[in-house]
Amino acid sequence: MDDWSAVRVAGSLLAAERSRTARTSIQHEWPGLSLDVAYAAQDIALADRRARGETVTGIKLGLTSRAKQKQMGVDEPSVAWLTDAMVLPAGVPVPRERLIHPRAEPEIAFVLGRPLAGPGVTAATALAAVDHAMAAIEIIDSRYSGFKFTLADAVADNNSSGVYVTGSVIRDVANVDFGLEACLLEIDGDIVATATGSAVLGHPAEALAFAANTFGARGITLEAGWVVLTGGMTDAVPVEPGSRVAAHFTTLGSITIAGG
Ligand code: 0L1
Ligand code: MG
Repeated sequence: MDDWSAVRVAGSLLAAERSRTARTSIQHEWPGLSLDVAYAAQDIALADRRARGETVTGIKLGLTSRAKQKQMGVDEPSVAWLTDAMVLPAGVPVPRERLIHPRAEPEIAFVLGRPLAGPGVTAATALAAVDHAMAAIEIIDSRYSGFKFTLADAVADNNSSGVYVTGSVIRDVANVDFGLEACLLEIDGDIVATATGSAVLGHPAEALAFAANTFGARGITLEAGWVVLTGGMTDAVPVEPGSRVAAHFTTLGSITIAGG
């Protein structure tokens, strides 16, 4: 029990990812897994991904809906890294051979036009740093059996990162009310969930401000060109083989992904 460390946490979760073998909660096995240790493990795993040639494409937020926070017994969201290996080009099916138990969630994505660093970032100043917005579907995948984890477990696991696809419609932020931007999530033509951007911390720009301030507290600046996945607008839905997941947005267009 005492020989756990941030390095071992990162190694265990990367090994689970590579072998597509889910494990049980690390925090239940090692109560020393605090949020600080979890973020350290996240950064160690990122260094490993970089050493394997991956580059950072942006960041993502998790646990941005009040319902999900309540379910997890937490009162704030979490942040994690995105790399180019997580980009799913449009039209490519979900790479099931790389994933354990993929789930899809529709998101509003921002692309930064200039660097953004906390502290003190507000939704308004965050939005002023955004170059454009796009629709996105994130395919999350947890390295924990049955998606059963604590907040620190999830943070150490890079917020259940899997792959993500962005839409082809590009919107100037001045022209969209992101709090009112609506989304219909469909599986095989059936609507399974609906939401607006207000499900994401009241407004997706609040999520971006939270991310800038959280990374800023760790001395990290969000860079121009980075994609920011602001958080699931609906619950994540399982992606079954042979299925088709579609997200239709009010002004950000539609994305359809084959389940693989
Ligand atoms: O992107 C996300 O919302 C994932 C958050 C991490 C926890 C989960 O798997 O729900
Ligand atoms: Mg997400």
